[in-house]
Amino acid sequence: MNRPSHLTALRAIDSHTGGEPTRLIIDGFPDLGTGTMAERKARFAQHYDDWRSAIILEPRGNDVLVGALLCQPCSPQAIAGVIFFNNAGYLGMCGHGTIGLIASLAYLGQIGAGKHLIETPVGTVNATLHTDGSVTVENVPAYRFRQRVTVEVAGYGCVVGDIAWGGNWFFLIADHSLEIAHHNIDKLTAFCWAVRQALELAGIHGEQGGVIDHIELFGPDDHADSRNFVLCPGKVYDRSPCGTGTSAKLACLAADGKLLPDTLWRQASVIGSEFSAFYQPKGDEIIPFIRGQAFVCADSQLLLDERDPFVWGIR
Ligand code: PYC
Repeated sequence: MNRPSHLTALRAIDSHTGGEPTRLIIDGFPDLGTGTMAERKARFAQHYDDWRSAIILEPRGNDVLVGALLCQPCSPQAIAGVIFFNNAGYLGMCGHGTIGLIASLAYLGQIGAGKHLIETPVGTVNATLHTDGSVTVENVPAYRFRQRVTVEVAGYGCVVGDIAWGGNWFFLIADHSLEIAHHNIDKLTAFCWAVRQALELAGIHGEQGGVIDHIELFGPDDHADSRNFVLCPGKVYDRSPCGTGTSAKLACLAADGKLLPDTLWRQASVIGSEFSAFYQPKGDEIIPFIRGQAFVCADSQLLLDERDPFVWGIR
């Protein structure tokens, strides 16, 4: 097809994992050069951030979307490299997004059942595509950094939570009075956002000053071991149980001696989707294994029209 010169096309494969969308960009993105995914992520953020907003934000996207840029990996053993991004910036790892990536590569006929190495900005992960279409992600090592941290939250008082790494930084709160339910999203969002701001204000960070940009609440569930609500950095909640959030949860359960290695943990999301998970110990850390399923829901071309005043998204 002869495309007019004022149009630039990106090929996007959209999927959702437990309701949480991933938009995988497989073609048309500017060359980020060579180097690790962390180096290429830095280049993306410095030089091409308007491409992030064009892909994710309205009118082409929406705040809930998580973007995944497919990259040539550094290692010949890896099947792909990936950089995750969202409405607010960039992610280290993304569990639901990795499951979506594997489902999308399978849809494209690029991989079959079996184990596949994926490079991310925070390390290499293994993803196993099962014959039933589900995917197990062997995540980067997770650990609890600090236990029972108290923060004064405007309008709510003292809130206590754990800080843990699961590929992103999380503040995990079990003691709260909110119902983790779909009808309660507004209150859950307001509370988590206030906690996030309070952590910033109090200078409470992850290791080496890592910004705690994911807030995770827990409550009971009728079927699973736990139900969570995860507020992502751009003030939208994860429709899935959050792969990196479930990894952080496993790290805390392991640290508390509440879950033995290789024991299944079923984590439900606020909309009722589920991941099953377990961990294996690795020194002071754990290796989380997260299993879920993604469905491809669109195979499309995003068109960037240089004449469009909103070509880079509504920012
Ligand atoms: O599944 O890890 C995850 C994730 C992070 C942000 C949204 N989903």
